[in-house]
Order: sequence, then C-alpha cells, then structure tokens
Amino acid sequence: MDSDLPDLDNLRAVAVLVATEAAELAAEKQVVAGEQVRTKSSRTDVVTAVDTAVEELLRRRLAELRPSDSVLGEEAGLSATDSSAGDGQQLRWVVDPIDGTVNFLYGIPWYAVSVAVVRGAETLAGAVVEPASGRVWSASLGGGATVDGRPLAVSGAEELSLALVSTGFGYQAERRGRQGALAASLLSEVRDIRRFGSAALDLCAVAAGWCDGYYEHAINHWDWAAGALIATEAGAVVHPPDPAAPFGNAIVAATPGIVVPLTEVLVALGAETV
Ligand code: LIP
Repeated sequence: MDSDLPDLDNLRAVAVLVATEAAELAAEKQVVAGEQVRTKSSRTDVVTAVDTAVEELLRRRLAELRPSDSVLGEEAGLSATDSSAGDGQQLRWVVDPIDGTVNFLYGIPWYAVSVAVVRGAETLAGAVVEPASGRVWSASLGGGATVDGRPLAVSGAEELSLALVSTGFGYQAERRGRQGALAASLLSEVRDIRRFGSAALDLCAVAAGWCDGYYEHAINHWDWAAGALIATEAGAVVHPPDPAAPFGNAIVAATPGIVVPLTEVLVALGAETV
C-alpha cells in the first residue's frame, strides 16, 4: 500500500455520507415523467431538475468536508479549483447525481447516486446509494466492498455459456443500434442478458454476484468510477474504458472465471467497432 495515501477509511465515510444525503434528497423529489425535464446530447438524454439539485448538494457538502479537493460532476463538469493535472496529488471527487436517469424519470426504482474520489487514475474510495431502496454500496482501495455493511463477493461462474451478463445502450440512436446488434450476437454465447439502466448498479450487481459480468461502451467516468472500485474490491476483474482496447471503448467487469472468455467473445463479435 502506498505510504502517502490519505486516510482511505475517512474518504469512504465522506463518500457514504454525501451520497446518502443526496439520495435522501432525490427520494424526496421523485420526478413525475415529463415534469422539469430538459435534454442534453439527444432527445432521449434527459436531465431533470432533481439531477441538478442533487449535484448542487453534493458539491456544497464536498466543499464543506473536503475544501482542498476538486469535483467532476455529470451536470456541472469540472470545478474551477481542479489542479489535478498538475502534480497529480490533488484528490478529485467524481459524482453522478442520478445514475439511471431514465429509470428515475419513469418511476422505475433502479437508479443511484454515485460518488467516488480519485487521485490521478486511481480510485481511492466510493459509494453508490439507491434512493428507492436505501441500499448503500461502498468500497475503499484495499479495504473491501460492502452493501449495507455486509461484505460483497462476486459469483463463482466459470462457464461463459452459463453466465448472466448485463449491458447498456447509449443515447445516440446510431450507436445504440450497433450496441443492440452486439448484444443480440452475444445472447447465444451466454445464459442471458440483462439491461437494468444504471452502470453504477450494474457494477454493484457484479460485486454482489447478481450478475456474472457487465460490459458497456461509451459510458462516462462518473457512471463507473465508484461501481468499478466496489466490483474490484468484491473480487471482480475490471477493465476500465480504454479507446485502445481490442473490445472498444467499453468497461468490462466480471468474475475472474469468465472475464477472459467474455472479452474474447466481445472481440470476436466486433465490439471494437461499436
Ligand atoms: C446511464 C448509464 C447506463 C447507460 C445509460 C446512461 P445516466 O447514465 O448509467 O449504464 O446505459 O445510457 O448513460 O445518463 O443515467 O447518468
């Protein structure tokens, strides 16, 4: 363990605290489909007034608790105080106020507040909190992963043909079509596929053994930062998105017994061009 690491238990506690406060606000303000909604990259890429309010709360509380750190958020971008490109020592909080926005918009209770803290490319701690169920997922680097305080461990799957794999699709219709074609091709190679609608919770599901693997192209750092650490600390192998990867700019997270055949079949099915 790097001797100059900050207090990881404290960072985890801060992530859990602010994500829980944000989840309570989101639960109070459950939006009704069609209200207070505007769009971003496409007509299906929606942001609600609640997204904005929740991110504002996260930023305010992190400024109070961690004033020397910077924040990168889905709605308001990178804080002006960010200097992490300098000596690389500044901590950056990477937050998604509502991951699973469309589920939230439709009243589907499968969305989460995701909060991670990174130094450079390394995630030090993270929390994913579900407003609907109140479940609290968290992890710290080397400190294990838990849900509501209970230790998490990935499944023991060892055969891809018997693996339950989740994925997701983007907001651009043309890419969504390519993603759908890849998922259709993958179906005959695995037990089944699930599309839950939240990358953060897809990664938590792998950590809990509810799915054996997850992959998705073109998601953002705030979607996967916390969930990837939770899955890793639960025993998953996680390949963060990398445009140079042979399976394209996708995150892949899976229990060790199937991660190699999963990545190999994604490559064979043309994932690089999705
Ligand atoms: C969502 C991701 C999900 C993906 C959706 C969307 P958002 O993030 O969590 O995995 O399939 O298209 O990107 O927009 O709800 O924060």
